[in-house]
Amino acid sequence: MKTLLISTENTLVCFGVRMVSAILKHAGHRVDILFLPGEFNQVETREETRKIARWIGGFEPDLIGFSLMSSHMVRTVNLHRAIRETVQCPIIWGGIHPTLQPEECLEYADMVCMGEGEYPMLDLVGELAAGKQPGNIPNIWLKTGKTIRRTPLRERTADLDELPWPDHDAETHHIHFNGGIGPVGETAWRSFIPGFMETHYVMSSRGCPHNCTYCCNSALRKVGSGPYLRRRSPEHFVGEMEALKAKFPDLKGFVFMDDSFFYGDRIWFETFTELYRNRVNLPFFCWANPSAVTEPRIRLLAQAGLVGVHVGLESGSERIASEIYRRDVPREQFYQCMDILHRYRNQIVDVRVDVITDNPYETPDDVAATVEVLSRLKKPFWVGIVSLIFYPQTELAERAVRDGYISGSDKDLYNREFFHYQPTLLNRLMRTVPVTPGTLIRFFLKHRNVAWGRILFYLYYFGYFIAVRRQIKSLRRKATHLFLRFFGDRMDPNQVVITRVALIDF
Ligand code: B12
Ligand code: SF4
Repeated sequence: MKTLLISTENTLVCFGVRMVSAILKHAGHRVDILFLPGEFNQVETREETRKIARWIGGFEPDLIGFSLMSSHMVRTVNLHRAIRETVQCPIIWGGIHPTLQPEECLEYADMVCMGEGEYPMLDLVGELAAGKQPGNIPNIWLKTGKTIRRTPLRERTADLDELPWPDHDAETHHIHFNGGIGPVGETAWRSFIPGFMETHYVMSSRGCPHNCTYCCNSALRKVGSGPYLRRRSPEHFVGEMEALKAKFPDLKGFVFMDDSFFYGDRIWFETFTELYRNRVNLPFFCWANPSAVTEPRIRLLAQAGLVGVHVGLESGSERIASEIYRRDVPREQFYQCMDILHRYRNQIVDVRVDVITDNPYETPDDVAATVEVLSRLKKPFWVGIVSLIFYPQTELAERAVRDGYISGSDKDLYNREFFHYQPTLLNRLMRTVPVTPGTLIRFFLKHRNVAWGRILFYLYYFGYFIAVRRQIKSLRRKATHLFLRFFGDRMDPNQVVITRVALIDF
């Protein structure tokens, strides 16, 4: 029995398929993964689609499993249709989008997996391998003709330590890369690392202690029962990184993709940092909700190698933050978090503040409030600006349907790019904050509604920020890359990270 898992995600991080693959292999099943990285709005050409479908046909799988997020829907549908013409085996879809929109996905797939897929897939593969017709597997919804069989949802895996580490076994991994399908070699791996250097992505937890309305956590916590927020033991988590470090000797660091890495008790952090320092000792990055950032925790993590933190401000308008996003982080607490990070700026060199824009609930004054808050932060820091997308089933999406901002079946969702925000004056002003003195930002803010104020800003934006500064940055980047190519290996890994991070430009 051969199972082929397919990921349409744009990176090779793909925790979902790697976890499903790991548990199946652990139980002795044969599993391969095909990575089809691509921008979600660049559907494969007809020739590419045929080539991929032919390869899959030649592989002769007994079960195919697609993993997808909402933005991969269009590409997945295209590939699914082509594969259907060459392969007769059952096709299951899993991942965040099928979990949130199962009925829609069942218009194409034979089955969808709701929520966490390790045990449902183990049952499914077991039944198929035994020659049975799967019917009543919890979490696996089936389509027969026009009827959908909705099976009950099982409890989430309470103890994450019982799961194996994600599968990184390159021998059974394939990738569509440079016009062909082949093994995931060194060059392919490097080409798809999100970010800027050889990092591996890992997660110590599942779920989030917060419940922001625009985030899929607000929908996911309703799928299945049992505790939502769970964390692996420090031993299990560090063990995975130690094994990855041994397997990929060029590794320069780790990115902890936990929704909010900072939550949890002191003992977990003390044990983790000690083990990490002794057994891994590489720089790492993580995400944090500002309400969880405290000086003792930052000190501990900085000693263990923390070099980058992304914190969410999302909106500087208290009305939007609390009434629309349910992010009840008092502004003072946000400033405090940024102050703490600033005190560690020599070690934590990549501080990024994430902000959501293009929100129809926001007035220009709300956006101006965000710019104002950013203008008062001590530099250096970066701003990550994302355009609000109403992901299906989130509380905010449901509210936006009720309020008439979007229709119930918002197909536009599949073609919208998270990072492409609207080119308004306020968004552009926000972008310049990290390299512009706060007083100048507030000057532009104050005069943004008069013609001369706008002219002055655009002169600054296109003249200095885009033209002059970009040229200087590009020259600096080339010189630094050249330097690192020749001397990087002789440098302290921490210093390499710091040098590379300095090249990031949002
Ligand atoms: C880590 C992460 C990433 C990582 C890695 C993604 C990955 N797939 O591994 C990176 C940084 C690459 C990433 C990128 C993006 N992400 Co992201 N990401 C996450 C995060 C924080 C955790 C996901 C995760 O790995 N969880 C752990 C694993 C084990 O769970 P899982 O992936 O859900 O997989 C389980 C099940 O879904 C199921 N399953 C998964 N696949 C399959 C397949 C089969 C066959 C079966 C049976 C089961 C199955 O079993 C798995 C094991 O239990 C979530 C937040 C969240 N709370 O989920 C956001 C999240 C998934 N991301 C999101 C978004 C929007 C993005 C981006 C589109 C944003 C952007 N433009 O940059 C990009 C996509 C890039 C691209 N173009 O492909 C949204 C998705 C919303 C949606 N409805 O699609 C989320 C939910 C955050 C949010 N806004 O709420 N992301
Ligand atoms: S803190 Fe982040 S991950 Fe957690 S619910 Fe809010 S947006 Fe989602």
